[in-house]
Amino acid sequence: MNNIKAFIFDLDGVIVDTAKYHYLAWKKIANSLDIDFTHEHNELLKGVSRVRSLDIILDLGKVDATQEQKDQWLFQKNEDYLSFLVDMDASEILPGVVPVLEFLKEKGQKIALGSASKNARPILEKTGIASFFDAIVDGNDVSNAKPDPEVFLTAARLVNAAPENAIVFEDSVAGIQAANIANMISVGIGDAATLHGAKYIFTDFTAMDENFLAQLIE
Ligand code: B16
Ligand code: MG
Repeated sequence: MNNIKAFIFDLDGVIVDTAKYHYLAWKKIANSLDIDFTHEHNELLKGVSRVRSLDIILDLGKVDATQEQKDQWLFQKNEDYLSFLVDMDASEILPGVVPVLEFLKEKGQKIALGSASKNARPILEKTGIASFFDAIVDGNDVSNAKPDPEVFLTAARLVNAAPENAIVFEDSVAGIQAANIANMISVGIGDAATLHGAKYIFTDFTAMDENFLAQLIE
C-alpha cells in the first residue's frame, strides 16, 4: 500500500461558522411549531443530515407530521439558511484554517472535504478556498449520514489514501464517531468535553502548531 496521507476537513463548524445559521433557520421552524429549541438542542444536529435533523426536532416537540409537511419545512429551512449565505465571503472562514491549508499544500499533502451538507460546494466557492481541495465529498454524494463512515471513506478513496493514513478534522460527535469507525485519525475541533471520543482535540486551528501537522505527515 502507498503512503499517501489524506487530510479530510468537515465544513460546518470546522472551516466556516455556519452552525449559527443552521441554528437560526431550525429555530424559526421549531418555534413556528411551538417547539422550544435551544443551543443545547442544536448540538444534537451538528454533522447530522437535514432530513434527520428535522426528525430530531419533531421528536423533541412530540410532533407527528405527514411527509408533505416535512418536505415543506425542509424546503423552508434551506431557503432561510441560504438567505444567510448570500453575502458570505472569506471573512467567515474560521481562525487558523487558511494557514493550515497553505501548510499542507506546501508539503504536497492531499486535502479533501467530508461534509454532510448539500450546500458545501457553493460555500467553498464563496469563501474562495475551493482550489485547495483535491476531492470534495458532501451530502449530495453519499447515501449514509455520519456516524456512518461513508463520507470519509469516499474522500480517502478519491485521493488514493488508505483509511489508516487519513486524518479527519471534525466538530461534531457524529463526525468523530464516523472517523473512528473508519479507522482514521480523528481530530476534534471545539469543546474537549463534547468531543472526548477524538484521538486529539484542539479548541480551534490557531491552537494547532506546525509540529503537530508535520508529525502526522511523517
Ligand atoms: P445542509 P458538516 C452538516 O455539515 C451540519 O453540521 C449540519 O448541522 C447540517 O444539518 C448538515 O450539514 C446538512 O446541511 O442542510 O446544508 O445540507 O458539519 O458535516 O459540514
Ligand atoms: Mg461540522
